[in-house]
Amino acid sequence: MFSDIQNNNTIHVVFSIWNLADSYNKYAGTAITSLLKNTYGPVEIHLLYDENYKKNDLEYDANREKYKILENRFNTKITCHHVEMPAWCSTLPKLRFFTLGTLLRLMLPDVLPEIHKVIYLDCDVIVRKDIRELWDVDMGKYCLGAYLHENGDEFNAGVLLMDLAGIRKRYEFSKQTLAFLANHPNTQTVDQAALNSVFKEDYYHLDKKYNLTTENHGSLGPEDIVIHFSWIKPWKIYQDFPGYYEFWEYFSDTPWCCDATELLKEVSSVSNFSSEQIITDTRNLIYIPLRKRLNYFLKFSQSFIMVNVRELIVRVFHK
Ligand SMILES: [Mn+2]
Repeated sequence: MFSDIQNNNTIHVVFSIWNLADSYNKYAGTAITSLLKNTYGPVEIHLLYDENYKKNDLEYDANREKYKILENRFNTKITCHHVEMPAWCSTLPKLRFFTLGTLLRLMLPDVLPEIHKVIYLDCDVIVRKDIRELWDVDMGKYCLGAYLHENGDEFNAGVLLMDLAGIRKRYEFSKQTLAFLANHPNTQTVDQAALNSVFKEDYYHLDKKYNLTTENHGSLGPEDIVIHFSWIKPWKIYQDFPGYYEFWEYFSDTPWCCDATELLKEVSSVSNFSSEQIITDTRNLIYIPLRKRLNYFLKFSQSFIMVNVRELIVRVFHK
């Protein structure tokens, strides 16, 4: 019997989350918020966790509550999938730099057996325009779409358009990619190398506007849809790049940022801030494009100290 679980109008987007230090949920939350704010058709979000991230964890529950806020706000569905990886995967040497979470995408055709097509996104992205434009890309004969930088020798695996039905027919996706990793445990880019080795030239070349990686950040324009912080993470290092500000603006609009104190705490953990400078620099750097609104915010918050700060942020950003 043909399963009609995939309504053709619904865009399915997948993120994989490695949350050992309780950090990636908030970045995934930022990416999801940006995506849902800018996309107008129906979207369903799938979160891949490794199997050890237990459902009865307090932290899991706290994050789940925040995803529920997003579900209600954007009238969408956010489903968690706990993915079982072979035990040997966690011993791959490069996973000291990457995490097991990076491998979860390799299990996608099996984790979502009834879904025909997905967009896979890393958590270190923001989506600035309707993601349907990527969803509707006609890949012709190909069943995978990815971006290859002109100087690169591997396509980037952080944004993938995946015709899962086609992949299931033509590849033994998980088996082949995991076999590559078993045979090349020291490969630098782990899952990305595995995907490149399996697909070789058999993929559709996506335009860079769907995956504006760090090496292209200088060329950010209004047409760019997905900014990918592929190397320099905005939560680690300050960058003189408009996308950096956009990231924190979206973060401030997530349920992970309930008040201005949390925003300050997050921003001040960026490594090239010195401790004395934190407050001044945060105000100066984060809000350069938003200074007017920040001043308004400060004035407003001083006179209404007892008012819920979250409410203030919402009012300021949506003015
Ligand atoms: Mn990435």
